[in-house]
Amino acid sequence: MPEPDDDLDDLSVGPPKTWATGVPAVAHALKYALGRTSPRRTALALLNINQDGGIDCPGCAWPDGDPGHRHLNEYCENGAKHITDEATTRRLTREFFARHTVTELAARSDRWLNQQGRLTEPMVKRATSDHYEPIGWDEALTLLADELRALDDPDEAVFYTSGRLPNEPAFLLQLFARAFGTNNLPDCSNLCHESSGAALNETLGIGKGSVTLEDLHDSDLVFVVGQNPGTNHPRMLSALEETKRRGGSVVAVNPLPEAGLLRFKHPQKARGVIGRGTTIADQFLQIRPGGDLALFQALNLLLLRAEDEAPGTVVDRDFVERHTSGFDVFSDHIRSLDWAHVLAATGLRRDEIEEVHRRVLGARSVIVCWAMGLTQHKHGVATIREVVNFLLLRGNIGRPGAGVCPVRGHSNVQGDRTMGVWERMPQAFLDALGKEFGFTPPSRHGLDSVDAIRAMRDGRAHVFVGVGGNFVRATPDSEVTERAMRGCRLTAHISTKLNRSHTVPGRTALILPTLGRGDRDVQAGGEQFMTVEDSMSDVHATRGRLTPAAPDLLSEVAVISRLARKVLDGKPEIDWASFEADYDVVRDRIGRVVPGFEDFNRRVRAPGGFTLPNPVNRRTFPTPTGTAVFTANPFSRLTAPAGHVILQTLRSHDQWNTVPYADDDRYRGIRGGRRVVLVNADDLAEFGIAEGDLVDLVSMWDGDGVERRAPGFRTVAYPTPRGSAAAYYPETNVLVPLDSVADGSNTPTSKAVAVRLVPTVTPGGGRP
Ligand SMILES: Nc1nc2c(c(=O)[nH]1)N[C@H]1C(S)=C(S)[C@@H](COP(=O)(O)OP(=O)(O)OC[C@H]3O[C@@H](n4cnc5c(=O)[nH]c(N)nc54)[C@H](O)[C@@H]3O)O[C@H]1N2
Ligand SMILES: Nc1nc2c(c(=O)[nH]1)N[C@H]1C(S)=C(S)[C@@H](COP(=O)(O)OP(=O)(O)OC[C@H]3O[C@@H](n4cnc5c(=O)[nH]c(N)nc54)[C@H](O)[C@@H]3O)O[C@H]1N2
Ligand SMILES: [Mo]
Repeated sequence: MPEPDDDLDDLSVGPPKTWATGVPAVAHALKYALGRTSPRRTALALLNINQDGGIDCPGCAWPDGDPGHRHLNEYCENGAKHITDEATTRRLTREFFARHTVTELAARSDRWLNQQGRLTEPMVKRATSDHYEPIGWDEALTLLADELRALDDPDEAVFYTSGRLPNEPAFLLQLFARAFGTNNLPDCSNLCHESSGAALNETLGIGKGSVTLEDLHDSDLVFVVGQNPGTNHPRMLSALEETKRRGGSVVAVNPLPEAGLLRFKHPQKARGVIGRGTTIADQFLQIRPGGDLALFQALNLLLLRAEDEAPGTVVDRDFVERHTSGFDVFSDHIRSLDWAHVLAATGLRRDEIEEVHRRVLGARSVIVCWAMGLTQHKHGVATIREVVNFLLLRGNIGRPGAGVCPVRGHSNVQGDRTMGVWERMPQAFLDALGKEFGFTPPSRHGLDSVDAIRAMRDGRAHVFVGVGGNFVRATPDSEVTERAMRGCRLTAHISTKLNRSHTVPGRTALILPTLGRGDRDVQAGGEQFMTVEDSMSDVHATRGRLTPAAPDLLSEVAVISRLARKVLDGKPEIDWASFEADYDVVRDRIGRVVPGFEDFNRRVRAPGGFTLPNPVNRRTFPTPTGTAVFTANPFSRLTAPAGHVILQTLRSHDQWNTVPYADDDRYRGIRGGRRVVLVNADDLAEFGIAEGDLVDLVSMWDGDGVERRAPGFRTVAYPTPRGSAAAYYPETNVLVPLDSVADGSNTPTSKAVAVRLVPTVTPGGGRP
């Protein structure tokens, strides 16, 4: 795939940083902002982020803290970049699309496409043309509605969402899809925390985290596993700093020595600005990729052995007896664990694991936080189930300072699920929805993201509608996915900015531009706000303040409601116009369908909103047995075939998912280039490749025998464990096989692709 704007010649590599966040971070964000928007828009946008009555930062799903205890600047460097990227004063007009063919745009980099500015009017690419041209809203929605109505079966349509979508449009989207007759509601969660949802649903009965910010502050011991908070959840570092101030400790588990995990300078406190900052991780376990299952099994074995030696002092027997099931099967299974396998899988020393064990014994309360380093592995679901075993053993669920903390990505990815955006919503939800709106929602499960690609590839789905996101770049196996999209009769994207998905059209393609989170949203019923749910189940309002990017933009609620009116034509009878006019009306209906949202409109107007109850915190487990479930998880480890390394695909500091903002990854010491692969120096030596050499990454997967290639990556010697490597997503998605997914969640194994490094051959035949 061509990336002509990614200029390797600017690349410079320095040592990785050992601290994160501080004055340079804030200065960096402002520099980024002022390059893209006016000082007034910057100030307006930034001062409103995460303030009560302001806009919820679209950067990530980390919670805000109580209204009385927020800093004036309650956002981070990366949230600031994210919001100013949306607030840009650059505009994409019809002249732009007249100047560039779609083919030409498809050859541009992700970064360049994003930099062209905000989309301003609906555009269509017709079957006979290689250009997008303007189209009126009514005509565009009629075109889309006609294609949907012409399908033989509603299941031939796919409605993708990204977790940016606030609750109100998310609820309407799933209502529309189900009234149309399909559960095909894949979302970015399928690519993200689906493994967490699957494991937590099965073991605790609810697929969400159980801890609050207060729990985190008060915990004795917090694990941060498979996560790079310095870049992806910077405000989490402030919470961990507070944990430490109150006497708790932190154990970080990661193949990479990520800057924020080691040391942290708080940008909004004098101490952070001038001092050395706080050492965050008391212990850092540099684990081999995929070794976490073995690590938690080893910790569980040590706990069981310690209980044998001093019965009644280690395992919380009262909790285990009253609230759990499956303990015996689990404990028999763990007792057969082989230490040699553990050490091989983790790459850790036994004394390191024993040191963690002693910390656990000394901690009255333990929290485990995790993100993509656990979920995007073949045995991701099993690993998270083992984390639950670990917490259950000592009763570290449902009491202060303890619990599970899957750290979510998109700002409303958790809320979208709560609103019913899921291809497999439970029947009780479907029944409540059907009762409220007078129809019978389909109960057959729909397609998730991976299955949607398969369906489009195989000609079983013909219309793709994306509400936000960048489907072709977020998903694996880019070449397969792009072919699948091009095979559609119609692709339509409701978007704020241009991205690669718009340049990979179906026979006909629509770009439907929408208001962003920061834009003021005025409807017939007056100025509107929307709501989101963060990683800790706090539901609160978000209200944009900026003049909309263009007069012709519709809100997501408006686009979905108008489309639904055209497609459904009054059957079932739903007053879509009333939703568009006043979002309170949508919230009233949500309150009657979604448990926990009773009296929604009143409660969400309270300062800070409200917190959804999590039954787990009352030690009530809504599983079929009514107990928390211990599980026996088969031991599993990752190994690369000879001559290969396990490649993880991750985020740089200067990108937001599929959208690179700049070519730097400051904390990892990389500047001016994204086509780099970080490899252990000893592996490079073994392969006879010098640092700085240009290589192609070639993946080969037993599952389908297909060779996949991402050409032209500069090697960087980096402290990643032997046998492992790292490179940025989405440039490397082409290497991830579509069918290589996590067992039990169907999430692509984006953190484990076996690749070999093949010296790049230039067109002239030689090595550059
Ligand atoms: N600035 C910024 N913020 C973001 C995003 C963004 O793109 N930019 N994206 C948002 C989204 S949607 C999400 S889901 C989150 C993602 O947040 P993260 O999960 O932090 O994101 P990744 O960059 O994928 O980093 C994965 C981390 O897991 C580690 N890791 C990889 N494999 C393993 C393993 O086998 N075991 C262990 N223990 N660790 C491993 C990697 O070294 C890396 O530190 O961030 C959200 N916030
Ligand atoms: N190889 C690999 N692949 C991965 C991952 C990985 O770690 N490695 N991570 C996965 C994860 S965790 C996730 S969450 C997915 C992310 O997948 P997505 O959520 O699909 O991707 P984003 O890059 O967040 O989408 C960016 C686009 O969203 C649109 N947008 C932004 N704001 C708004 C808005 O307010 N409204 C609307 N309608 N549109 C908006 C813009 O047009 C922008 O171009 O990627 C996944 N893919
Ligand atoms: Mo994500």
